[in-house]
Amino acid sequence: MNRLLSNFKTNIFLKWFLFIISTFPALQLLAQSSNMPKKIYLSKPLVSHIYTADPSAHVFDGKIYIYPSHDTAMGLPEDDEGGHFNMMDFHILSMDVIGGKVTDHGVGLSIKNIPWAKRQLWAPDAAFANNTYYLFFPVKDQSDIFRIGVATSAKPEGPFKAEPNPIKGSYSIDPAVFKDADGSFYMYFGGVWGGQLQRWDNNEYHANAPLKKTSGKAFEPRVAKLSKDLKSFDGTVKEIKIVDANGKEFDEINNDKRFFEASWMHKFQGKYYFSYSTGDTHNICYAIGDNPYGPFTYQGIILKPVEGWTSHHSIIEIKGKWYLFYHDVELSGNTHLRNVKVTELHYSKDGKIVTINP
Ligand code: FUB
Repeated sequence: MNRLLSNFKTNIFLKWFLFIISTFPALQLLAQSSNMPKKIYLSKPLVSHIYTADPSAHVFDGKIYIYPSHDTAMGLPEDDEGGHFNMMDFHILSMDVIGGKVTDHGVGLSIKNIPWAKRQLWAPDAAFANNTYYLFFPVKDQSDIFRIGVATSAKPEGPFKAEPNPIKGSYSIDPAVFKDADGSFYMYFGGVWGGQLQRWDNNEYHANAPLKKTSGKAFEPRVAKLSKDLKSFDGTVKEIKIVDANGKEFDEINNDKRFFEASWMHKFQGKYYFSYSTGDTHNICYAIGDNPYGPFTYQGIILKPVEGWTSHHSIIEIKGKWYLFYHDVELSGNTHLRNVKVTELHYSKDGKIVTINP
């Protein structure tokens, strides 16, 4: 009996001993995590009541308007074609000054009011002309092909009314509309993988083109001049060359510099600054040219990789200062639930943009 009791006590002791030992890694992890360096972000999210991404900012009537994508948790699996980005509407944001209160103007355009749209309302942009505000947006049509549409409103914050059909000859994603000094408007667009640019060659569609390229010349972004009413292309869509210092176009292998998606155009000291995301290497880079069609010579990185897979930006000048709008995933930690941010952008004396670490 005594032996039994002592065996029992030994067993209990052993079990406790093993249990305490087994908690060591957990205890160590706990201790480590409390000592772990906190993530430090350059800027804070502009809004936190909804998820927003791909911010295209503009100054209209002295006020800052931001046209972002509206991310929502749809529970869709992540894939290389961006199936997890299944956005349904746009909310337009505005603020009087950088750092001021941000107003969410509610739904400016919903997918259900775009007659030809099927799914995935991706990164938009906006413009003002003819006393009208224009919202440009990519969305998949009934055949699951990305096209670019346009909607109009009397007010910058909408609501916007979509045209019955996409812009004729448009394709792929991420429209960025730029107004030049002579009043002409140009649309820059394109994005590979989920953005389907790899399916377009010479403005012709090839449904079975492979999703990814591993060698050869990188895909080129596109530009088209817009008609006076900003509802169609004035002429054919052209390819844009981004070249290195020797005038050579980038190959796919140069994926830390080559174009992937997220075009933006701005002008500084008479030069055309074309900026874009390198996608799978997550840089926002820029290249400079002498006219809206390029070629553009690569200059460097504007924004180093943010937290989250995608990076998408816009650049504006207001009251003599320049700002970069961008997104990361500080609020959610999820690649498809992003939040827009803003930070000041600086040029060095030679017109180069000082690289920003987010
Ligand atoms: O928001 C969906 C897509 O993610 C955009 O069109 C890309 O630029 C990337 O940010």
